[in-house]
Amino acid sequence: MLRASEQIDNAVQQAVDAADSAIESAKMIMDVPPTPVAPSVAAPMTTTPAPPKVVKKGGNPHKEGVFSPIVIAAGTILGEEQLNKIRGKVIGLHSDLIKSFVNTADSEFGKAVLRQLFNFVDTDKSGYLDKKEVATALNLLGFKWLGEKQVDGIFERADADGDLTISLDEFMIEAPRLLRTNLVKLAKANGGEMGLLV
Ligand SMILES: [Ca+2]
Repeated sequence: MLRASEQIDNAVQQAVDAADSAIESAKMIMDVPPTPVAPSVAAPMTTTPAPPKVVKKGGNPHKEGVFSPIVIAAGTILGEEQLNKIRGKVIGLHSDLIKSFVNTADSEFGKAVLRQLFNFVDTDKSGYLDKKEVATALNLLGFKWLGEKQVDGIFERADADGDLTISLDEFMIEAPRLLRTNLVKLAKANGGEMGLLV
């Protein structure tokens, strides 16, 4: 019988392994010609500093999405230290890698990850996201630069039919561009702290 702390350690290790495997999956996707994106949509990446090196681990059998660590974390009671360890792995993804991943949102893999993320954000399992669920998710993802006003704006833009909830269809349209912008920002903001996080 494992003690609670050991169970948490195991969960963290699984999440870290899943993140490693997600990095491998994302790299494989980068080999596929990306979906054409209008130039105006692409984020300017001219002055990107050298990203932290992603440490490879070989032979991981898991096939998980980039957000699996966050999903796993949500189902486990974690301390700040464990959460930072997981978050560190996620933000350790190279900025360009993240952008390439988000640009594959039209792929089956990208759609599966987005559906998984939607279900994670939909904490009351209503099938729709309310503003509180969206705000909580953005905070958990570490997008701390998004204030109440910005979250309101994101929600209103995503809520295309104006019924004050985000459906899966609305989410699939808004989430890729929101994630592209903010995950790259997160990677840049946290790149210098990687040594402390992992
Ligand atoms: Ca709606």
